[in-house]
Amino acid sequence: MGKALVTLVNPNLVHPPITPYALDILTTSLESDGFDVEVVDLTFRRDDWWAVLREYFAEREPLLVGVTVRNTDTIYAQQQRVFLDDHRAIIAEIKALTGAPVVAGGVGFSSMPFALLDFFDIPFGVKGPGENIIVRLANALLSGESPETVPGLLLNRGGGQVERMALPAAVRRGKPTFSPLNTMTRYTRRSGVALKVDNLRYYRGGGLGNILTKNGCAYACAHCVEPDAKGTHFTRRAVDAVVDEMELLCAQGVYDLHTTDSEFNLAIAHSKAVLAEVIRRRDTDPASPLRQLRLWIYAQPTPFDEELLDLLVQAGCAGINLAPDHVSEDLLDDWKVTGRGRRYYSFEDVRRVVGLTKQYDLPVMVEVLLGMPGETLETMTEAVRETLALDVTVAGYSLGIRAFPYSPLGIQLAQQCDGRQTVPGLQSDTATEPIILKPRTQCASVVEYERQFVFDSAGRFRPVYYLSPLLPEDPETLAAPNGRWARSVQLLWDLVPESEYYRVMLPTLPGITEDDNNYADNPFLLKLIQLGYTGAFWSHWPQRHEIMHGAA
Ligand code: B12
Ligand code: SF4
Repeated sequence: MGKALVTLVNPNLVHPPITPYALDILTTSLESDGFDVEVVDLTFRRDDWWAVLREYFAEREPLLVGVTVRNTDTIYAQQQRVFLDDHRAIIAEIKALTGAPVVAGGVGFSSMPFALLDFFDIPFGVKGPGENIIVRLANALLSGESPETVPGLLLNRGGGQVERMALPAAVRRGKPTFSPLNTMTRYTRRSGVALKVDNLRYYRGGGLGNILTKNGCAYACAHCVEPDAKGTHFTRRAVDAVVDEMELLCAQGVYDLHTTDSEFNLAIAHSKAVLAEVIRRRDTDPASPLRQLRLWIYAQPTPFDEELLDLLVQAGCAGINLAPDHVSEDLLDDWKVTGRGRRYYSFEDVRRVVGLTKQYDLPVMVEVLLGMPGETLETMTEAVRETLALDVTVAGYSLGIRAFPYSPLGIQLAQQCDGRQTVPGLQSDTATEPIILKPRTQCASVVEYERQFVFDSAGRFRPVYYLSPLLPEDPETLAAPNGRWARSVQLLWDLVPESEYYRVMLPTLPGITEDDNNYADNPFLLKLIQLGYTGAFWSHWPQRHEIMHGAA
């Protein structure tokens, strides 16, 4: 019997299922502080989740309930599905079933935490890493101390007022003070244990496990929520802890691991140290479960050298998802930058990295994000031409970007609107009036500032997207707040020769194709899993027609 029970709930109803890694991390910290922890996972019971909650809470009265919110919505301009209603319904059911206070966290939650605390109508939230804050909160509740003593905790004061408790400086008088992150411990990963995250079940049901080597991102790409939501510097985990965890997962039969760092190769010395340790264990122990490892990484075009590639191959890397985002230097200048605003790669670097991977025959996917400010038919054409010329397994193109309250683009759009006018390119499929954003200074509260990126003034979901108005759309489309950039989607398809379709992922509109590159409830993915395929889904993309029609 531990000090008290903390219940962690996974409300993610999207399939294929993705292991709620965060809940293993929170469990590890809470258990090591002496709490009992139970995980109520609704992902595999998405058709009767309420029954699961009723059954569970009929027998338990926890001290605290934690809910992880991984995704707010699909962030996919051609299928703007919002998940927040489901999450609120689940949280409402929990509140009806237990008197325990609810705390929410997660990367999706952290992209608009003040607004979501208010929307979910719960007392507590955490923006960013939550493992140490939840332990502090649980202890405060247990001892009757005020939650206001918990550093970094978000407190809902009611009436749309949310406050964040101060986080002390990381170091005071040379001594480390409170850190929200646990970087030294091997997170406990389990399979087949009741009321814990079941890593093997997720692997069987989703084809991937996951591993974190470091948290946060020190870069500042215009479209990206991650530095704000995860942390603006790299916090490296202890190498042994990371590799122990990979070994543990492989020993449980979870062989394909996807990195969950924002980008694996940034802080490259640390990435190399992790890989070198995997290789050392593989080489010295013939029975090492790491010999079965297949590692899938997210990477930026630089820093990326031959040594990294060599280590990746030796460690069992199975594929690289590379994000050049575009080829036009002019577009990239204001977009793909470090925290100090400097560009860090050119398209030449992308060609070089792809060239290097050819020596090892390592599968590579390149991702291109079209529709950012300044995009025209010419830049789109150039981007497609240049990226198709790369000898990669898959080239993926998306069109349009979700604007978030704290992504540099979101902040800029709010400033340009200035609460007075809409900005050409602002779009939402559910908008019924022009989208006019207010900068933070014009909003009465942080809640109000964040809300406008996902709700309209009547409180209906209206996630805000941006698509370049310089693309050749009809004036009516550009003028309508819910205009669909359908012409650009079609033009994009036309730019790709049919002979290349097999290895290209393109945005889709109903009726264009049976191919869909959205991960959420994607029919091809669901079929892959049914057939027992594992690994990153893009690696099977070129064979999708054979697989779908039973020939592969
Ligand atoms: C890797 C990844 C993927 C991989 C996952 C592979 C795998 N097997 O894990 C793939 C490609 C499959 C994927 C798919 C999708 N993804 Co994704 N993904 C990521 C990425 C890079 C890592 C996620 C992760 O596991 N992080 C590591 C964990 C440990 O961190 P964490 O969850 O944030 O948890 C910490 C804190 O948030 C906090 N915390 C978390 N929960 C809780 C709960 C409580 C109570 C508390 C107190 C604290 C707390 O503490 C934790 C420990 O420090 C993130 C971006 C990022 N850097 O996190 C995007 C990200 C989460 N994905 C995103 C999206 C949108 C998706 C898709 C919906 C895309 C789509 N349309 O198909 C799908 C979702 C599919 C699904 N079933 O859920 C968005 C979410 C944005 C948003 N606001 O909603 C992100 C942020 C990317 C982005 N830049 O926009 N993804
Ligand atoms: S490198 Fe850029 S795109 Fe990648 S996580 Fe960091 S800020 Fe986001």
